[in-house]
Amino acid sequence: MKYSLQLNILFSSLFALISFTQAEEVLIAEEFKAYQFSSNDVVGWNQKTVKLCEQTSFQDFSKGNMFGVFAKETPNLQKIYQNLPPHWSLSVRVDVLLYKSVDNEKVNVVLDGTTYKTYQKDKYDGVKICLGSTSYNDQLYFFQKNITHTNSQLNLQFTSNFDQDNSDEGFGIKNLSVRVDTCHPSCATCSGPSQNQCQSCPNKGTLQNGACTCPSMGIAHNYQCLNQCPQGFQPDSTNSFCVETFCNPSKCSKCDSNGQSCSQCANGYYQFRKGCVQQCPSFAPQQGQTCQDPSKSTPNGDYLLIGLNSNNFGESEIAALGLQLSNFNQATFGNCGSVQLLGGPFIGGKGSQILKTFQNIKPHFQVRFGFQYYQIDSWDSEGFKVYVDTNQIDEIKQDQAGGKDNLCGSNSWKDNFYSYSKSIQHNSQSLEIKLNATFDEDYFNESFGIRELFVIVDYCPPGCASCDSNQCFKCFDGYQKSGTKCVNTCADDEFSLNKVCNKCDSTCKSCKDTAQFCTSCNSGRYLYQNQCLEKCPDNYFNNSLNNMCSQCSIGDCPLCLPPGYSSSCKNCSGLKIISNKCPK
Ligand SMILES: *[C@@H]1O[C@H](CO)[C@@H](O)[C@H](O)[C@H]1NC(C)=O
Ligand SMILES: *[C@@H]1O[C@H](CO)[C@@H](O)[C@H](O)[C@H]1NC(C)=O
Ligand SMILES: *[C@@H]1O[C@H](CO)[C@@H](O)[C@H](O)[C@H]1NC(C)=O
Ligand SMILES: *[C@@H]1O[C@H](CO)[C@@H](O)[C@H](O)[C@H]1NC(C)=O
Ligand SMILES: *[C@@H]1O[C@H](CO)[C@@H](O)[C@H](O)[C@H]1NC(C)=O
Ligand SMILES: *[C@@H]1O[C@H](CO)[C@@H](O)[C@H](O)[C@H]1NC(C)=O
Ligand SMILES: [Ca+2]
Ligand SMILES: [Ca+2]
Repeated sequence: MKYSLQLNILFSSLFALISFTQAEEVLIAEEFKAYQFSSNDVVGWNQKTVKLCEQTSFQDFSKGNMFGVFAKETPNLQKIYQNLPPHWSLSVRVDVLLYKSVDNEKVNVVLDGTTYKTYQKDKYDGVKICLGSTSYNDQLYFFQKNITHTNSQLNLQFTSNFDQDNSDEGFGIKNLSVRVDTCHPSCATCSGPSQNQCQSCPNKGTLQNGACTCPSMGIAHNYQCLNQCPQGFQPDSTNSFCVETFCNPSKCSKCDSNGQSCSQCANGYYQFRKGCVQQCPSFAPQQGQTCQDPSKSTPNGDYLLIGLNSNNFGESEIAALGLQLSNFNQATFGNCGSVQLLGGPFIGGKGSQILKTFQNIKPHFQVRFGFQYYQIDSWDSEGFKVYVDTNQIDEIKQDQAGGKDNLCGSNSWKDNFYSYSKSIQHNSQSLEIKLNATFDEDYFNESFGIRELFVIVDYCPPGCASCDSNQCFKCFDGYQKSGTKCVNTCADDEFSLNKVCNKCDSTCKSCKDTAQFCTSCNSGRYLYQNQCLEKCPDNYFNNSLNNMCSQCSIGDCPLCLPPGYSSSCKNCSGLKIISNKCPK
């Protein structure tokens, strides 16, 4: 089995978290997701039965396949997933269909011997999803369970107690995925994602206070001790494990010398933020080999949150984004056609709410956020209300005319997807963004999903404590306000008063405390008693070396030239000059 490793989460606040922990959500397996598949696609299970559904009402099952039907003959369906990478948490997400004349028999979902869910229905419960024409119904359930798990194998079982064979009743499964949250790459086993949560160490490493150290000269990478980091990785600041750089040659053809960013991506990759991605997010449209990053359209814009961009994010990424979800139907994520959604068909719907709160946001004047949302099935002038800091700022609505293709859910209604983004003036330290669904029918009639979520904050310029898009109103301590900006020190021709830089009088080159108190002069002016004069007073000469009035150096001489001139003293108040000096 090949693990598809990927960094699902790219964002500033969480990027810090991820690069600190170096642990990530890894998709272990994804099965029975195709609309059609055969027994040959069933790998590692103790059964191979595949059913072609007869009904045509639901896109996923309409003449599509499911793994099943399993009944009396197969009381124990199971697969053992082996060689899981070191991890501390595991999640299983699967759609379970109770088929036809199930009459209170039970289907249990069992992980490593523990039953986490039991499904049960009456033969008339549900709707016609897969079964052939009959007076009975099918019921679809969405299993999602997240457990603490460290073992390198998982035994996934579906046990049942049917008394008829699979032409009459039973269950089938679709859209199965297994994910783990991996350990820090320096551990062999762990209790959590951090570097100091190791429970055992890889080859010859030593464990101390939860952290593993490789033998001298060794460095940890991918749960092993190596002599050096492989290409595309470099030692972390403590020289104990390898971190991915932005210089992986398969993705980046030109990176900066310390690997902190890529300036030219390899073919098939597009520059986004500091690295290279295979596909630009929809809010950052591709242009040439770069994604047009909206955070860069303003001088101090940056992501506060960015996620749900991949096609296999799971519960771990949703949790890491800090999204609080309520009233989702059984699970929190699903698929619509080829994309992964938070919510999804039959899962996000009536009463669902998505809430995200942020605290301690640095001074800013604007917040921009957005996502893609999927209209699934019978929306009739419905969608969701968008709240910012408890104020409703928008209502997103679509109706059935907006449906374009049948992407997922029910075949009776066409579906569609849209980009939503909003820019709001905002400056408080905390921010709450909330989406409240406005549907009036249940999850099976109308549902929604979102993906590609971002929140960009337009921060005040450095040193500025309060601003709008044009100017700074107040600077932090240690900073002075200069025009529209905050600076450490005022410009040469400014003086600081009450932390504001003011222009000096135009005659001064620099000044202090007041505009008129010059401390140096521009050329053509000469400093005398903190004024910049055009002409120096008696007994001083225009010193153009430093633009100051310098004292005549020879005797009492009201009008002199700079010392060194052949006749320095030019006028002795009417008295006769003797040897370039004025008589005493
Ligand atoms: C399980 O849930 C916890 C808490 O929400 C989360 O931190 C973790 O990432 C989840 N694990 C998986 C594999 O989804
Ligand atoms: C199952 O996966 C298919 C293909 O990705 C998708 O169209 C369908 O909507 C999924 N079902 C659910 C309930 O997510
Ligand atoms: C939004 O939805 C939540 C959960 O359904 C509900 O408790 C809350 O009252 C709703 N908020 C508004 C403003 O409608
Ligand atoms: C769901 O749609 C069906 C078919 O249009 C309709 O009969 C039923 O009343 C709807 N359910 C709800 C809860 O509105
Ligand atoms: C000083 O400069 C002013 C203006 O250029 C000039 O009028 C004056 O004569 C100069 N004085 C001396 C002593 O050179
Ligand atoms: C020298 O000083 C006298 C009196 O102060 C003045 O009348 C005269 O014009 C001055 N001469 C020159 C060349 O500046
Ligand atoms: Ca549909
Ligand atoms: Ca409706």
